[in-house]
Amino acid sequence: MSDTLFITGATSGFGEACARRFAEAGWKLVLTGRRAERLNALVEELSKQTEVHGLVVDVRDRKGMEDAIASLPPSFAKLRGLINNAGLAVGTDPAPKCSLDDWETMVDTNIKGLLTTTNLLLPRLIAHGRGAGIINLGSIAGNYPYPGSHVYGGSKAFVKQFSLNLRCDLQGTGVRVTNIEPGLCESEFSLVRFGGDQARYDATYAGAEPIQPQDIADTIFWVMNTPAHVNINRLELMPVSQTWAGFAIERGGK
Ligand code: NDP
Ligand code: 8X3
Repeated sequence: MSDTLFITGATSGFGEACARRFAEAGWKLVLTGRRAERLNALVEELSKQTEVHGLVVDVRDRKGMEDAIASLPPSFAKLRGLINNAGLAVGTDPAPKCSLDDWETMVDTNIKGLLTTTNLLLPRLIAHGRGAGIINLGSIAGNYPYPGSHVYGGSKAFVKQFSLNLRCDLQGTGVRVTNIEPGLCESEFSLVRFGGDQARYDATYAGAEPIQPQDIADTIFWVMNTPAHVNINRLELMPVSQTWAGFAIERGGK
């Protein structure tokens, strides 16, 4: 029987690339996202390769998530993998210029949405046991501070610590937990973050040879397929072109 994988946020970027990568290898898939048209098109396309079930649902909607997961056909009941991928950053303005609404959107999606999905699916992963795995999408923003990262980086630091703590509590179940921590990657993530500003998106990636969603999908596929006694705790990736800036020092300030 094929293994089943649940991916949140499969309508673009890493989630879509993972769906394609795992479908290619014959995994059964449960794919989620809010954009119904995109999700349905992907489900239809990948259904030619494997069994796929689409759930049009917002990870911030607890009742919607409960109902969607409860509606899964019995053949998708047992999960070998969960990729908690749905997430976003809103804006790059410094904290004093940000709206509380934007901050809450990031907390509700990146933290609360991930917690809802994890909590609802843990019993199914534990039922699978040895070899099962949860892969969370953290970020280098959860490891290093930079201007304009405030709540986004804070949310990803939460994801990192939650992933490590979850590992402790899953000891003895066979379920593995990994936090993937990418740096600069080319995806709609930046279009969302820049409010749809295509010129700023283009400038962000120009000449930088950023990581591509396919690179992340290949990495996640490898992590999920390491031997069942191996747990990759955290995995940080950057494009070769990206390193760290120095400390900022203001001189003659207030
Ligand atoms: P994309 O914007 O390409 O994809 C984000 C996905 O998340 C989409 O499928 C979107 O689907 C889904 N999503 C967003 N909000 C919700 C929601 N409320 N409910 C359900 N689905 C939602 O970005 P990436 O693929 O690049 O990002 C994926 C993850 O990786 C995110 O968690 C991001 O923080 C993280 N990451 C990204 C990096 C990058 O540079 N790109 C680097 C490090 C980490 P829809 O809109 O249809 O709901
Ligand atoms: C996204 C990577 O460097 O824009 O998580 O924060 S970065």
